[in-house]
Amino acid sequence: MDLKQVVDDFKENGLAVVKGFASAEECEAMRDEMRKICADLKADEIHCFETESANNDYFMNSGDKIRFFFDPAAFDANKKLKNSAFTSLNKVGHALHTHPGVFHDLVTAPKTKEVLRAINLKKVCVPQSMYIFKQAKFGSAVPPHQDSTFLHTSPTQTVVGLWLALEDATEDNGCLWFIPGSHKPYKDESKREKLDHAFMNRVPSSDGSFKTEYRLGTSKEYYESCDYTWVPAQVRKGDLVLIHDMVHHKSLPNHSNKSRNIYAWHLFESSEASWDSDNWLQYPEGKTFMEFETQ
Ligand SMILES: O=C(O)CCC(=O)C(=O)O
Repeated sequence: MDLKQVVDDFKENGLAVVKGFASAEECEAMRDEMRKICADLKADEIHCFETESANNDYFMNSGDKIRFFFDPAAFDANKKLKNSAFTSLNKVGHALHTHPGVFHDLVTAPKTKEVLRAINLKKVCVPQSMYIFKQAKFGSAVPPHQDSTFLHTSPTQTVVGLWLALEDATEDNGCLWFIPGSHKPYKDESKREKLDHAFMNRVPSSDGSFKTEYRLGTSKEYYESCDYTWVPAQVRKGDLVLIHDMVHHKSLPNHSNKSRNIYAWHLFESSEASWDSDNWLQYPEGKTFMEFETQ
């Protein structure tokens, strides 16, 4: 793999694409595995993502489990699924990578470690992974965010997202969008004071390193304050997208006839940083995250 351009793009833009990272067969094996998981789904696992998402136990305790979050539009007036689970789900998370099989194998594969080494990660912990379906016709939007707002480490912020396209992702079926360079410190510091939304900001120190701090603002203020533009990250099936924890990204609804399945996982450099105790995702007492060296 020639990763020089990938490393340059990651540093400069906060998002980079490793083209052709997985074969079509590997992608199909993951989709097949998910079809099997869905086929075994019990009726009491069928929950609507919209009503189940915010701060509830099913979501908050899903860190070490495989749990199912459905798109609201998948239900009929009687709250029954209109179609199969595989064509109704919003996402499945957050511990697919800890179970033996294709998801685990990809997260720990030698080629994945090669990519991680290229961006200077030596020993990593993997707190979560998720399969996102972005269903044809009704796959919902993911609002603009920085992963660091939800997933953060101390004393430095070291989280990276890896996002594998299991199908082509285009502007039509809800590809990722991002603001190139938005992982760098704000350009207009005077607009940082408006309250109501926590963002993470990387602040340069005199020794050239960066420390992470929260800042408050409204997302509207933020997006108006920066002179960046949103850019679509259209990718092919098998491409791997690296997402810097500070880069602003989102995806739009899918109104097309084609689904946009992806598998994403987040990890952090565990030789230099620890998982913060106020992250939403905490493993139950006595359990730990998957951890491995990238060599
Ligand atoms: O796949 C998407 O639509 C959004 C994924 C995302 O925001 C992430 O993996 O951090």
